[in-house]
Amino acid sequence: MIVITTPIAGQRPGTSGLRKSVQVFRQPGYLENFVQSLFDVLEHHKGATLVVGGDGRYFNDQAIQTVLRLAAANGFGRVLVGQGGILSTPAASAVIRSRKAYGGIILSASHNPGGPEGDFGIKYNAGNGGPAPEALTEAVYRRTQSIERYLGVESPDVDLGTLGNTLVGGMAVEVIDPVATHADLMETLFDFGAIRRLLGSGSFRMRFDAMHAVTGPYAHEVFVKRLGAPAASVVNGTPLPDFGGGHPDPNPTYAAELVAAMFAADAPDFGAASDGDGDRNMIVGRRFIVTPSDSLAVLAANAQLVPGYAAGLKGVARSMPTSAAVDAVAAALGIPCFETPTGWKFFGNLLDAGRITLCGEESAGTGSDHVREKDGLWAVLFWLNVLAVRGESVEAIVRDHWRRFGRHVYSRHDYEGVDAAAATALMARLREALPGLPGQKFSPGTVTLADDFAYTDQVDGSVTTGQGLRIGFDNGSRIVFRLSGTGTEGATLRVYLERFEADVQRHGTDAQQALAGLIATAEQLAGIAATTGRTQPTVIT
Ligand code: VG1
Ligand code: CO
Repeated sequence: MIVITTPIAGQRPGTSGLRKSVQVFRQPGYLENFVQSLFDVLEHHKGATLVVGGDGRYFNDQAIQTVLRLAAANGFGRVLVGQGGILSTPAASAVIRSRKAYGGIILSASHNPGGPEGDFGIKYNAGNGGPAPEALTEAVYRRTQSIERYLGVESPDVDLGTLGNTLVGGMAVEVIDPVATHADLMETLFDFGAIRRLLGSGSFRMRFDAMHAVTGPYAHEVFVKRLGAPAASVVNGTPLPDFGGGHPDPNPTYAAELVAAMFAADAPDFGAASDGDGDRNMIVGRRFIVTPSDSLAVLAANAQLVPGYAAGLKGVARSMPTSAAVDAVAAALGIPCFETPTGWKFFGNLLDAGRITLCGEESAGTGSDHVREKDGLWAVLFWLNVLAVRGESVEAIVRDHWRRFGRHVYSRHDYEGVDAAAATALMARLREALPGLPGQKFSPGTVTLADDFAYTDQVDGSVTTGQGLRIGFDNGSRIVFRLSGTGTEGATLRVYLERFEADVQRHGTDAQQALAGLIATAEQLAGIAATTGRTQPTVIT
């Protein structure tokens, strides 16, 4: 039966989909607005297969039942849904690709906290397994403003706990194993034999912190079941609707438990964590945190050691605020390096066109052409494979990397939950000042570049503007100012700081000290304290 009800007006999606508080999402008709608008905009989806799953957070199960009823009424032929409503973002991408689905809906607010007081989110991935391109998300947003009805069927809730097939209003629903497709794909890329020997050697210990988010089942399957690591190697491995009250963002602030374990006297050799929806990764050696930008560069430089990449890399890409560490590796390898706006959707076209093999972001996202999303488990396995082959510590590998390529000292300062009007005013003032900056001298050097980053897609020619204010100095140092597109409260100002050190012997490892001049210059240029009332960032990564 078709239900016709008036949905409430939609809102503009951000960096990766629509993210709002649970309260907003629970308003009658809110979720339906987004989903129906999406289905209205899609073409030729009658009879097609849709993949649906989420990160297990509060409201995930209810939202999935709503999506199923709308999908049935809108003519989809089949929905593949992860058991328990679970599918990590990279696993959803892998399933879309392997089952040649039309697309997928992922219910996640990624690293944002969950629970009744937390956040919820929804994003659409296309048939290539990657985030919807901007043209599509814009069309969906426009549709949410004019939509007057949504379609649904009356049907009891599907039992998401049991694998198998059922029907919702005549549409086939298949509850699938959320882990198997992705784990099988990992086995095709990495030397599981070598990693198994490393983990079973008795002299190597790892600790993977799933932060009570979606990666727990994936980590148990891959590290424990398939690679033989002791079960205790996976901690916080049960997905909880409120992530155990934590903030599933794998960085030194929110993954403090992992960092403490890795800096303890009996620290394991290798530590890692992932975020709410399993697409981010944090890599920690014994008493040594790897900066995500460095991690991308190290993986690129060591890719020939890994079976899936032994044939060489076609090219690499990084988001604009990510450090140029990977650029140095690309130059040495003689392969192209692309600089894209923040957000995985911009890598999709380059991956589809075969222009790049690896890509990543400073926010702890790393991935390759095996799926069209960043992939936390994949990055951890890549590191384990490199560690197994090289037989050195994480710290030794990174220090060796710095000796070969120089060090791109890097940090991001986040000012979370600042007044939105103040943050917009700060950016507007800075944007106006940009044309006057080139040639001016500051303590980090003379400004050689000052612009608002715009990107022309190398494949389809589409142009994206307003992607962050970049100020570059003559010695390779750089400051970037950008407003987050994933927060749900006020605004988050991100300040990205980078300084190149060719001679790593000259400087200690403390990034904040090495960046002190840039930090002071950022304050001088932007007047962060005066505008936002904040004298310290909320999070430093
Ligand atoms: C943040 C990160 C960005 C990432 C995005 C989605 O966006 O900075 O690099 O792609 O989150 O990641 P923003 O607009 O808040 O800076 V995920 O793992 O939260 O979906
Ligand atoms: Co995420």
